[in-house]
Amino acid sequence: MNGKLYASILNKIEKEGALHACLIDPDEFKQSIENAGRMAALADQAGTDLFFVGGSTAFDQIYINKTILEIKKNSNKPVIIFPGSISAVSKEADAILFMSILNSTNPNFITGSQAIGALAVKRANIEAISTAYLVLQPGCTAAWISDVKPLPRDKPELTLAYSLAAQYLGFKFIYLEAGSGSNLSVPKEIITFIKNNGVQIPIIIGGGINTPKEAKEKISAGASIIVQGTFLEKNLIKDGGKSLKTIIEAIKKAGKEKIES
Ligand code: 1GP
Repeated sequence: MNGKLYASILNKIEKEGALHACLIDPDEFKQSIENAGRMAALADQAGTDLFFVGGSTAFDQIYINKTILEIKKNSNKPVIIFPGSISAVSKEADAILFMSILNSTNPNFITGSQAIGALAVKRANIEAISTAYLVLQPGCTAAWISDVKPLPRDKPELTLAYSLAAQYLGFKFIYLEAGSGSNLSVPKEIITFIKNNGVQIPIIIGGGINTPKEAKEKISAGASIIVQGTFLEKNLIKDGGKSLKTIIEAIKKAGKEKIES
């Protein structure tokens, strides 16, 4: 298995301190293919580093393939599957976040789907980046669909326990998820706490990030990648990428400060 894309992401994190990922949901009820392409072009111009493609309710493989191809027509940035289920695996992507939802209460989301999904990834011949996905309160649709016990926002030691377990199990990323469209994002205090207590693998943060200030705070606290989906669905086409550019500038500035400190 080649880990080329993961290595290049690590390299970019090392050089720039922080990255931005644009999440595009290939759900035909939410997102037309044309819109996905338009969003990709605008996010690319605004300076995003990566595209994540997926969502809790995106199940149609043909639609997912078409969405990825449309993104690739509009940008040369890497496209990584953010799987909502086994059917999200696509040979058109550059890689997949091969996720285990460690705080799910249902073994199907921890190892079951992964076993079946592994066969699909092998056939698709794409890079698998092993990722521990941890859902924090409120968790929204992701929590509901994946039977998680959302990690409490006021008990950082519980997120630390799962994050250290992820590290010792050999995961390459930890993805802390507050839930797509959440009105609360992952608290910066939790990120600082887990970084100060031995978590060294790169941390991805997603769910409810809407402002440059919030994005910057997560990076300064120790996150490496900020993911935005809902904010982009609402604003990207409307303002031509202006507000995203401001957010990415804040992320890059915080990343630079982190490297220099
Ligand atoms: C969802 O973390 C992502 O899984 C992004 O969340 O849609 O709230 O930006 P938002």
